[in-house]
Amino acid sequence: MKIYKYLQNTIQEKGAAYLILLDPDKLSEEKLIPFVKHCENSGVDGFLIGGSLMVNNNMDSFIEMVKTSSSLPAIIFPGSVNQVSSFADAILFLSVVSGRNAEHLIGKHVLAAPIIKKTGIEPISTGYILVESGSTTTAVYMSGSLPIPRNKPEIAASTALAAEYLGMKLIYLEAGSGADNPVPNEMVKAVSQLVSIPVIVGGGLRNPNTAREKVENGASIIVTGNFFENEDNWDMIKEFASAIHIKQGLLV
Ligand code: 1GP
Repeated sequence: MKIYKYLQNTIQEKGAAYLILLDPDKLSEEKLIPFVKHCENSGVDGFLIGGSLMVNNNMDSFIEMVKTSSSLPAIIFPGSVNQVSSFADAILFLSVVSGRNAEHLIGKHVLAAPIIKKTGIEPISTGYILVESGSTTTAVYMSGSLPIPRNKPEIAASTALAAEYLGMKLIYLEAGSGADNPVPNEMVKAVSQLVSIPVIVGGGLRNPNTAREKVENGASIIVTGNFFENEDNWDMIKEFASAIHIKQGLLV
């Protein structure tokens, strides 16, 4: 099954999908396999793999290891063109629509498109919206663009709608990895009410209740990364999964 379809089905069935971001720079090879297995057993629906800045370029071997340890989809979340890998199932073909930096709107895409074609992996066109979240995040800095002010939900909503009209399949509301504050509920709500494509929310989510609030306000996919870099938090993956899978909770 195509990954976009898989995500749509998961959202339909569980109310929302839960993806965990794996950053090859931050997760050692010894921890990767037990972590990935633990995620799968805890109800996670898939992995995003990548990062805004990657120092070790070991995408191929890292993704291969993820795929051999789990049956969940591995979706590249690229910070640069050299993060494309044929070992993945799909790639978020991100365009930073909150910014006005042509390189991140279309420039890098021209370089990446023929490489993606060659690998045969599924590109999923995604309107990537950076949201102001406190101190400057790596994603904002690396994109060379201004994030949307967090108290301006109407700008985020209009941006998301424009992305949908341009044919994008997903909207990603991004506070940035390790953000001081997650994307505000009002913004998640304004965006989700206006667009008809799934809305991903990520960045700075550190507890299941906050994740749940994002889903209650219309988020279809939740991403966490940073929080599980500390092994002591691994036990909470299950709690995140059940908070996010809002429909499954209703069935119990
Ligand atoms: C970052 O949205 C993701 O791109 C996840 O953010 O690492 O803060 O969970 P965190």
